[in-house]
Amino acid sequence: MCSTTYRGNLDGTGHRFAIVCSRFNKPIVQRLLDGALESLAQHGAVDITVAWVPGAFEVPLAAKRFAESGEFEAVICLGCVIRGETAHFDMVAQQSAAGIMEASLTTRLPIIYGILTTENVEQAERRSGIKGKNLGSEYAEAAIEMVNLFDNISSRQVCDLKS
Ligand code: INI
Repeated sequence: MCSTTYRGNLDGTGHRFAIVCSRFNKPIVQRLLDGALESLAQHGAVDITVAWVPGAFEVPLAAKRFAESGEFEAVICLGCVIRGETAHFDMVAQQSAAGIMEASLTTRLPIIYGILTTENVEQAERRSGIKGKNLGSEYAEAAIEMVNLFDNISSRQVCDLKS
């Protein structure tokens, strides 16, 4: 029997990332972006490109554009959809998530889903670090991990090999 395990570490040195930010609920998204940029820098990633789009609905298309450009190894999508603010919360939230997944699968690039979907502003504030942990940093780490995982799979750098 042969078992192979691949993992991605959190070394962002030399890797290229794009971040797509939704302007809707900008104060929240700006905080997610700040958290993501800080985390990327802490992990050694300095080559970062940022684009702003009107809302979460527009995020997938911009993410796909970045992914197809061949210039980036991962794309991080940041946004915030708050149920209390819209009757079409479910539509915007679902289509944004589905679009991001579609973009990731069709381009085969890690596209990280960092769109907060919350019941109210307080929840969004907590998740963007105003009262709790800034999830932007976790989304950045997810991107770095996936890039390194893919590199390791490509170069067949196995963490554990049992035979
Ligand atoms: N976009 C968001 O990113 N968050 C929201 O909470 C939101 N609300 O409440 O409607 C929102 N709507 C705009 C949408 O993403 C598009 O920009 C718009 O429909 C134009 O296509």
